[in-house]
Amino acid sequence: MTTDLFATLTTPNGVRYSQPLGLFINNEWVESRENDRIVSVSPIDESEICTVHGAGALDIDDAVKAARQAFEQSWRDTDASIRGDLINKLAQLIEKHADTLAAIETWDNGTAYFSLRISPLTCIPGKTIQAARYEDIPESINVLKYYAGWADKLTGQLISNNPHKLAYTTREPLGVCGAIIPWNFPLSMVAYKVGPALAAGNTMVLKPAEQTPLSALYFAQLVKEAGLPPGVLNIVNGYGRKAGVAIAEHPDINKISFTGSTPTGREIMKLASTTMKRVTLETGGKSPMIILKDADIEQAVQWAHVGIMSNQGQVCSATSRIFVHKDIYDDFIKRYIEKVESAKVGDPFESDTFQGPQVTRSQFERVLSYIECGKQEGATLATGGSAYKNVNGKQGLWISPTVFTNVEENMKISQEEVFGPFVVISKFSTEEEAIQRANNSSFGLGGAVFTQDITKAHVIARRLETGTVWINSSNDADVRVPFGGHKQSGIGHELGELGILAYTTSKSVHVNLASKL
Ligand code: TXE
Repeated sequence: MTTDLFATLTTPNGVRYSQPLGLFINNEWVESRENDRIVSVSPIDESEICTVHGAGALDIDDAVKAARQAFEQSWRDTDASIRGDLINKLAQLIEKHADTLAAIETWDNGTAYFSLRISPLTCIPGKTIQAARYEDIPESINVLKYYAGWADKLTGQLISNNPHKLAYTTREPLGVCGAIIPWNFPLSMVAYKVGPALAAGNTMVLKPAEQTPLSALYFAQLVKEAGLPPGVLNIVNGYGRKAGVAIAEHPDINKISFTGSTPTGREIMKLASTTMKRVTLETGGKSPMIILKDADIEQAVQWAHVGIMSNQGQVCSATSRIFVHKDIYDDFIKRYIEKVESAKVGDPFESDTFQGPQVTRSQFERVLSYIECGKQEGATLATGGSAYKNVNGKQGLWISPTVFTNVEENMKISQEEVFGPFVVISKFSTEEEAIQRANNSSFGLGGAVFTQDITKAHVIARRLETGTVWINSSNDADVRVPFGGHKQSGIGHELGELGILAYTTSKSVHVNLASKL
């Protein structure tokens, strides 16, 4: 059944479900006032899945009005524990609908289906290397539960308490928050924004990426089922240049939280500056991994693989530049290539698939163009280097995992974010050289170091100009630990306590207890 607001769909692995297509405003599904439509295409075979509504400025304005009303009339003053309970309910509903959400995500985005379903329990200490990054649906649940717990734990400070004066601070929500998210982790990006914003008492207008709107729209119907009051969370799909811009410049939005490319982050900052909105930006990266000569090579090989090749290389903090000490370089390269070539590239619904297709044709072409660039720049193509043509006899948006070696610092492939299964490897002689080269980047998101020497590990961690450092691992995410970028990789943090403080402001109260001046 298809109406203009819902379609009954069956995913390639046989899950039949009702897909919302409209704009979710004030807990209702509505049509785009500007009659915009966006076709959602599966990267598996480039077939059309369905057509969803796209918001324009008028729709964004409706969503902001609903969010403002909800903020002022209910959510801001709802008991914090009740806010936490409602967010927990939302997390439970994701758990209940996990199979459907994972199937939608794989169909719309191309991420391996089975990797989306790994239990969060396997991701606590001792987690498998495969689970490090493959935990989208459980991660979304974790993030919501974590921030549900924070809702009633935000406190201020008592600063002065004497016979004449009392002074204290409180933590207050900012108001209506706008969120603009990318397509690489469609559902967990929703959770990253929604969890802390709502827990702190804000309301939100969230725009999914136009390339992957389906899981966020499915999630929206759970918002109503969980019992969140109308207007607290509005999810409106739309194009960046239209709906995204309308959010970034809307005068009644108090904060923007954005995850996406560095150029778009800059543009959003400019738009937000007119009304001095708070901004949290999580943008691009070209994260280095340094492998010292005393490293456990097998461990380094495993993490170096997961660190760049997982999620088709579409991870902002992917360790996409690897520096290996010259004494172990040849051994590392040999083992690494074997590892890369043994991972299955294929249909993301098959249980043994490690790497699915790139998310869109334009991303696929972007990665291929960097492959050509690497060849022209004179780096050595050690493996991969083309589209991957053998997935069930189809040539889709798959790319052979690509490794360039003997890469020079000044090459474009060393400096620019490729966002694909594409890694550059070079050798170094001294630790000082490795640190300098690792820091030779306009980005500063993540960095990894492999060594058995605990002192060296911490010294290098301290010197890397990045928001996160992994010692003997890569892309290990933990909801309790803040995540954010240095340099042009972003402003502010998500996750952890900093992640929720970013959705609050401090108010200072001075109380005169003296009877006279
Ligand atoms: O990103 P955009 P794109 C990087 C990665 C990728 C490149 C391009 O290198 O190859 O960016 O991807 C919305 N005002 N990352 O073009 O444009 C857009 O609708 C307001 C890294 O898809 O940043 C979408 O919702 N919003 C990254 C979101 O911004 C605008 C994840 C991201 O789109 C807008 C994704 C505008 N003017 C890409 N223009 C990461 N950090 O993880 C676009 N948008």
